[in-house]
Amino acid sequence: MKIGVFDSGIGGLTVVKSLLEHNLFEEIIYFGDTARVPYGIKDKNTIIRYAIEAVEFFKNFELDLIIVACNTVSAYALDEMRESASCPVIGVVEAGILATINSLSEKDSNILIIATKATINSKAYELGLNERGYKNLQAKATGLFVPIVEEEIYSGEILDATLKHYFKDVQEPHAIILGCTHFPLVSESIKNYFSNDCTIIHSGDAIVEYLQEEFEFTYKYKKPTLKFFASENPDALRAIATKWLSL
Ligand code: DGN
Repeated sequence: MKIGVFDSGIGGLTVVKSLLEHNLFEEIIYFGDTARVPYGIKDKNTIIRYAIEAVEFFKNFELDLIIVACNTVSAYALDEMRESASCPVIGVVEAGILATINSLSEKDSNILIIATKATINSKAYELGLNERGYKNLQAKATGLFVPIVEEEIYSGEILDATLKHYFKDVQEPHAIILGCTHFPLVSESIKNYFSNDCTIIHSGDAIVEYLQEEFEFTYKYKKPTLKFFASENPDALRAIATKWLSL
């Protein structure tokens, strides 16, 4: 099976990492729209237009599936991508909601959703969880974690100050949805900020769980072939992928 993975930039590599741990695919084509990142502060129409352009790019490859490894795009543009693609398109928000439900038995658990401004404004996670009876939600736009991760800052003063800035008024959660694919790189610091041993929902692990529930995998590939493309400076993206994915 040959799949495409799309993100606004490098964050979707955290999803590729989870995919590689499970060897579900034969070939993974990654596209990061590095020339136009961040999407998280853009409006709905712009996000949809960029997402459709990504589908056009993937048409060069005869894919079996497109995974949208960007919560912002998953929150706004999945329907439009599905209309223009000739293969199934799945997104991390749908998967994240299911993973949250699978890991929390108590419906009154306090769930903290953190994501970009656009994802939070879409209310995609809140609506999906509300529909399934989970109402004790806190949602917070924490977009500064994106440039922090892009700067490869994974600990230290800047991160600590940002955690405090965002979380000082937040109630102790039972679970935290990392609603942005950049955030897993600072997930330990996010989790450790709180005294509860909270459950962390990670878009990459969620999509693997979703794939295993929704699709039938009869074969595991030993080592999938990986190809990385970017709308700007693909060498920089490949260098980060080599480092983050230990290639
Ligand atoms: N990685 C993207 C997401 O999951 O929403 C956000 C990065 C960005 O474009 N700001």
